Amino acid sequence: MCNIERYLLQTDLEMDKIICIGLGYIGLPTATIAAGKGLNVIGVDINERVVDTINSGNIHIIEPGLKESVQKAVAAGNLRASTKPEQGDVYLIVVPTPFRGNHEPDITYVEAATRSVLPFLKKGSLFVIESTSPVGTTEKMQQLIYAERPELKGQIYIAYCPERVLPGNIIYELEHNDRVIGGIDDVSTEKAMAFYAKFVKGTLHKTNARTAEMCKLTENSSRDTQIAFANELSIICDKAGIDVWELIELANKHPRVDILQPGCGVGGHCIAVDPYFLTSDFPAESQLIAKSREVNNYKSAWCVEKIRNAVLEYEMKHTKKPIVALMGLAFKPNIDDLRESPAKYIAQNIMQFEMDGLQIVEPNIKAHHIFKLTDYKVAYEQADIVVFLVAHNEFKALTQRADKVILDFCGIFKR
Ligand code: SAJ
Repeated sequence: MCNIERYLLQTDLEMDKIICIGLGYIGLPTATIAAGKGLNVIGVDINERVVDTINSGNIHIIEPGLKESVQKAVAAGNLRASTKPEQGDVYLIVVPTPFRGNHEPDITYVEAATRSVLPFLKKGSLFVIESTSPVGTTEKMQQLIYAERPELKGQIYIAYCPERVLPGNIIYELEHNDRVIGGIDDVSTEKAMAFYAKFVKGTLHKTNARTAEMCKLTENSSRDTQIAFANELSIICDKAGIDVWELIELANKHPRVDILQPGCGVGGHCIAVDPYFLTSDFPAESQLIAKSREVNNYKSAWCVEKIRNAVLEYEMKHTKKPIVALMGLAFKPNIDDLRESPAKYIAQNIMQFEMDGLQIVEPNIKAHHIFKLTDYKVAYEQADIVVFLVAHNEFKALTQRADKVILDFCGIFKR
């Protein structure tokens, strides 16, 4: 079929029934927002408990505003969850892409999701991958679809469109952030643009599938590299006897310098993961990206070393063991998410030294199956050594105490 014929096909067809495969942190909010705009959305998840929870108007993840949107969409009949896909006009693949032990990306969930919708694809269907994916994944899925359903060659639209939302602000950002949309050909891009225009208010930017895949990896790798620079500075400053927070603030007065903040490492399921999608596929070319991952991982090991040394110094000086408070477990401030958290990694390492007086604090979590949690005010009061791992707002309200050894890895008391 020539391009003009395909374009006619594109404008003729409806895009009102959406099959969203994956109802996690991105899939569920996306399904809900599309349903909120009047589209008929079937959310699909392999987890029966998740499906039942959503169908009863509840949610299985923590995200401000999500529960209300789900309740409304389910009550209006625009959102239904199911363990099985069915026929629709648009298929969205929003499943995880973790990495294996050797930091190689694992696209088996994307493959399984693609296979699950294969029987339902028909002439004019739009198939979009949103999952963060290695460059070339959309083309791989195109080949998979055509190998299994050769009659669909040139008859369906295939595109890649990554999300770039910040956990905690997903509902707003999904609707208002700009999106990058890349099809396997121009008509696929146009078709996907027309679809996202139904519920995204941000500007939609056209490209091809490979560039869109690379764009997502670039955004998070760029941030990882910038944080690595700040973390490296913090280690240099520690040795040089310079306050890194003051230094960065002063350097940032330069009109073209904008250094990020050091911390106890980089965590979360995105920035600490996505750069490996590039280093794994382009090992010789991605030197700086690989080094940045190394620096950010090393920063956590360096913090463990600093805590150990502070404990030994205390023991020598006071001839008794100190009470140590580790303040924060989450991967970033003011959330309860511990995925890939450097603070959690540090706490687990320190626990191995079997310190009697170890107190672990995470004000955003009530109880944890590994860590026995202590109230942050109690721990701060009782501890001889206080280690700030995460810049939670609660900690910033504490008064600095001269009678305690304070290891401030995240700038709680920065001036
Ligand atoms: N961090 C620092 N110093 C800083 C900023 C962050 O050490 O100056 C650390 C945080 O403490 C945390 C990690 O980096 O451990 C990541 O936190 P983040 O807030 O930078 O990012 P995420 O992982 O919550 O969300 C990112 C966002 N990407 C970018 O900002 C480029 C978000 O827009 C993406 O949608 C998300 O990844 C994703 O899903 O990919």
